[in-house]
This record gives sequence, structure tokens and C-alpha cells, in this order.
Amino acid sequence: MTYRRALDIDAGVALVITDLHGAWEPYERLRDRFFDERARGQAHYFVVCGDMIHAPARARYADESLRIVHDLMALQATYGRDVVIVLTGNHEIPHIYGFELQKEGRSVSAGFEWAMHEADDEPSLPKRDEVRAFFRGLPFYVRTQAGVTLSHAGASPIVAREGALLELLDFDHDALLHWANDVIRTQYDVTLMRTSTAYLTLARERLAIQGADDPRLSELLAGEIVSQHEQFALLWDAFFAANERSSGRFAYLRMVELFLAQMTAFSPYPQRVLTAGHVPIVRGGYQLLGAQKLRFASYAHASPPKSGVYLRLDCEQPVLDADALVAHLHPVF
Ligand SMILES: [Mn+2]
Repeated sequence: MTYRRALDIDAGVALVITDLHGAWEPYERLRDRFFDERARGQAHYFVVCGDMIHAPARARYADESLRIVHDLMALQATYGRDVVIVLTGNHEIPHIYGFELQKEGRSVSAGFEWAMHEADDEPSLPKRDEVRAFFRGLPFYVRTQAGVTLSHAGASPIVAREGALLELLDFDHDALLHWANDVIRTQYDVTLMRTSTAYLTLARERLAIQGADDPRLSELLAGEIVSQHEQFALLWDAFFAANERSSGRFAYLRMVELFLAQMTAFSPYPQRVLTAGHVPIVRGGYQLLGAQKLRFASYAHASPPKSGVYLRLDCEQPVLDADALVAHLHPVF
């Protein structure tokens, strides 16, 4: 199967939000605002720029990650994937592959795996397999005639590698998972997994795998194997790098410039400005990085959270620099 990981929008207004990390209240507010505006013909696209899930360790709100995901899946089924647009964030990726994401020695991803396990017993809710398929199918970028590219994590070191962006633009999660499963089938002894207490314990803790007879038994191993593949390294660099915190400010601004130039080469319209969330903490809800990059935070990464903003983007009118987007940021609360 081939995927187009970049969507192109040539006209209409997009309401763009990012990094809700399981916070239901701002999600519901923004969703309802979009549908109000849509009913009046004032907005046409709801764009969720990834990291819908995983409340941070010291969050002052309940983690309703799976509820948000289920809601977005239902909205896409009703309105279409080209109206309710959801981009991949790095926090969604562990659940595609079955690896554990940790922060400060604590698992960030296990809670969501267990929530999916519990929802599997609830007939009215989407099953784990459907949630994983939803994540696998998500695009990575939206490009607009305005010249603004919407992303989760912004530019990354991949711009230094010849052909890497093109590879990312039709990235195939399924192929990578098939490869891992082939490796398991041909090189591993399944009975070892069944009889290893250490394996079963980890599989349970991290992925809610329910014992030796669980059909998902090999998923923990698959996640380990996938992480050794060079394609996975590309995904990791594109989604997990922390912008100027990883690379330094000067190098990062150069990456933004290269990223937009490379994207322009594969895009129907020149791309001049990049928006992203991903990196906390964003005082007052937004931050300009040079002339071409706008970082914003709708809730979880904003400091204070209630200073979070969303972007109301006219996808057609040319935007010449990141500063011009500031007038189109609006408070969530
Ligand atoms: Mn992120």
C-alpha cells in the first residue's frame, strides 16, 4: 500500500491545533468551535497536528487520550479524512510499532496500551486494531497554497540526508511491520517467548499482552526489531528530534530553511513558513523561530496551559513569513 504523507490544501480556512496530550476540555472546545464555524461557512478544515495522546507526568488534568482518538476516528468517518485532518505526532508512533516510550524513567506509553485493552471489552468502542490502523494511516504534513506547511515536529536533521524527505513523504509503516514479523517467523523460536517469564512480564507491562496465548504475543519483540531498521531511524529523526534544543539555534534555523526548500521541490506550491508544536514549554502559547518557523501550543505545552492558542489559517492567501501568522492565532480559552 502506498501512502501520501503530505496533504495539499489550496483554499479554505483551517482551524489548526496541536499537542493536546489527552486533555479533553480544550479538545472539546476546539472541536465544537470548528463545527460552529463550519456550519456558518467560516471554517473548512480541522487540523490536529499530532500528540493527541499521553498526558505528561505532572498534568493537572485527567488523561483522556483514548477518548480523543475515538472521537477523531468517528469524526473522520462522518466528515471525511480531508475535512478532519489528523497528523502523526511522535507520541502516536510507539503504538504503531509496539515499543515503549519513556520519560524520566517512567513509561509514557503503557497507560494508552492498557486503555486500548480495556476498551476492547466495550462493544460500542473501536477496537485496538482499528486504533492502530488509524495511526498507521495518518499523514505527516499539510501543505497549503498560502505557502505554510503544518507539521508536528518541524524541521529535523533528515534534511542533511539526500532523498530522506522524499522517503518520508510516502513512508510505509506496514512494510516495516511486515519485515519485523518476517524476521520473527524465520529467525526466532516462538516457544522461547511463551516460556520466558521476563518476556511475558515486559509484554504485559508495556503492551497489555495477556499471557503466552495472547495472539499479540510477538508484538513486544516486533517493536524491538523494528527499532533496529534504518527506516525507523529516519522516522525517529523526523519526529523525536527537539529542534533547536537538539541541534542548537543556528543549525536549527538552517534546517528549517532547507526543509522548506526541499518540501517546495515536491509540492504544488512554494512553501515559505513552517508551523509545529512538539517542543514544550511555550510561554504565552507561541514562539517565533527566525522568519520561517512558528511554534505554537494549544494547551499541554503552553505555559500556563490556558494561554494555549490555535491557528486560523486562510490556506489560499500567500503568507510571506512566520510573523504574519501571529495575527491569526487565537486563544483557546
Ligand atoms: Mn511531540
